[in-house]
Amino acid sequence: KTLGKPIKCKGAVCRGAGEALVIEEIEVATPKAYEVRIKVLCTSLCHSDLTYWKGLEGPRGVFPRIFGHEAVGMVESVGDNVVEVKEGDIVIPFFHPNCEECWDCKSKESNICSKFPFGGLGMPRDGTSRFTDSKGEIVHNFIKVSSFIEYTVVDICNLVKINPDFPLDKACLLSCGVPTGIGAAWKTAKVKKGSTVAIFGLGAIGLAVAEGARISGAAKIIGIDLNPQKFKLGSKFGVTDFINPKDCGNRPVNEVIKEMTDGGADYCFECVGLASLMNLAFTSCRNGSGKTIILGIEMNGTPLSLGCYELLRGKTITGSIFGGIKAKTDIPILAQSYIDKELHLDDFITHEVNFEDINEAFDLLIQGKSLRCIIWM
Ligand code: CXF
Ligand code: ZN
Repeated sequence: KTLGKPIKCKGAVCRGAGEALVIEEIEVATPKAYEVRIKVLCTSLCHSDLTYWKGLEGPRGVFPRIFGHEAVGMVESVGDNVVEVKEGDIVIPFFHPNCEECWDCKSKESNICSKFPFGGLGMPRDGTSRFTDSKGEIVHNFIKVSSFIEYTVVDICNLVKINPDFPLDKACLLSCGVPTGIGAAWKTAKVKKGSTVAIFGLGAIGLAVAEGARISGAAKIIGIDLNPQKFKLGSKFGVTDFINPKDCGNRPVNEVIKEMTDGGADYCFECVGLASLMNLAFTSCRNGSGKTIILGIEMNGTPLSLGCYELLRGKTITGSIFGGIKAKTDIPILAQSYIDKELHLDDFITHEVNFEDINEAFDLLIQGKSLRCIIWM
């Protein structure tokens, strides 16, 4: 009955930087060619929602807007030229496109789709939004997903179909943060069996790196965090050793790590977003072969400057977006790994709320109380 017509439904609209979301009636247009309209089943809050909610782009940010980019949904209808999914399919949307046709999508090495470069407002093909408010004004899209609404429209290059029996809350977790961390260990670093790993920052991303390193067979996984409670939490995700910089007295943390790893960690991951910590990670990895992977987005825009001798010592420093994950092929692999009881996802879910209470999910993440809060529609 909704097929071919706009849908009026409830959406959580953000009208200004840092303002509480307001549930409003939003009209969701029909999907255009290569687009899919999905009924969002559940969604969760990722730290990037917070970053943009604070008004990151330009002096005033981009508002009004519908945030949310971790979700799972059911296909309601499809636009022209969509053959990959049909009405009723269960799908995971993701912010990072995977067209599977461009040079990069076809290459084994890169996950940076060159047909739809990341960035820009609106839908990937025409840059417009599919949302209007009750006054007929445009409500902006957020990073190709916008899941804090009952129905959304997503490009086929930002969707993957999953097994309908897969638990929905766990499916939602496979949409952004968790694959980013796991992928950083699995795809970007290619963590080897028996190796040593140091993870700076044990939020959801850092813990997902630990989980990826654990599955890859790392022998020692050192978590570094200022919050002492993170050690117990980290141990659930494979963290074997913990350093609280506050407890190191005047000993530099990189010295402590070098001692614990007999010369430096094989892999260091920065999961906070501070240039100083990126440097600390780089100086904590092993001479000759150490790799440092930057996942954090520098929160003050500070550029990274490196000691050239560290590079001369044969270390590598790199970063990745979405953990180097190629969503269309890798998300189903992660889903299967969960089914096979290799990948642990359950402990990432610390809270659940109903859609009406979405602002509580914001409070929990801001206060550092949650890893992932599932928001049920
Ligand atoms: C981020 C990565 C950097 C740009 C915004 C989205 N990823 C997901 O949370
Ligand atoms: Zn995210």
